[in-house]
Amino acid sequence: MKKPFIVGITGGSASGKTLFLERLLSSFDPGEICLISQDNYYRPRHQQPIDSQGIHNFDTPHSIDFEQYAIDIRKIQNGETIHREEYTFNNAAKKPKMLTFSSAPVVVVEGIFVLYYPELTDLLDLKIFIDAKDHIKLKRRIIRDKIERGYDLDDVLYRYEMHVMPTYEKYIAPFKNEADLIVPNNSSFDMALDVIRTYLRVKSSR
Ligand code: UZR
Ligand code: MG
Repeated sequence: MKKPFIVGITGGSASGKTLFLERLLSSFDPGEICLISQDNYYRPRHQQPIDSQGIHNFDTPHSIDFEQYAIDIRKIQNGETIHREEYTFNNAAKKPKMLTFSSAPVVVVEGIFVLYYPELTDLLDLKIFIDAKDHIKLKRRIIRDKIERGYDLDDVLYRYEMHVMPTYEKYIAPFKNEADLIVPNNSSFDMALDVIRTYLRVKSSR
């Protein structure tokens, strides 16, 4: 088997990474592409830094067990299968599933810090940055956090201003210029998705 081709996708919170990947993955068979999201590597809540107001800050690079993330990506790169418990965000009622990731010719690594850690960046063959205007990300985040992650509006606005934006400016935006491709996603990413899909189709044929 050829060595998997590893694609890293980053961008600010609610820039559209997950939606982009859902669309991308839907046009491949599961054996052709594998997605390992940084979301499943959040450290346990009690290990998350606490800010001056006593609120957990999930938006520092320390929030992520990047050592294990890099180990698992390397295993996948070597053709191994890995198991990892799903991360359920604020949803204590949800029983986490055990996720299985099997190696594939194309491996996608997604999350806000994948270009930040050299341990991760060094593994990437293609780096993509999904970019959206701040007010558009905030709008998406309010809707998403209420529906999917169970936060109320005050909580979303506080975190956005105090954690999400400072992190974006410090740990995410500076790496935009290190990406191979920047995909603007203020209204639609369809054309860029089509181009990337066509390229990865070639990479996914063994
Ligand atoms: P994306 N996050 C949560 O909301 N809850 C958690 O338990 C862990 C993480 C958020 C995190 C970050 N910050 O902004 C976002 N907060 O998930 C990253 N607050 O995910 O790239 O899909 O938006
Ligand atoms: Mg996401």
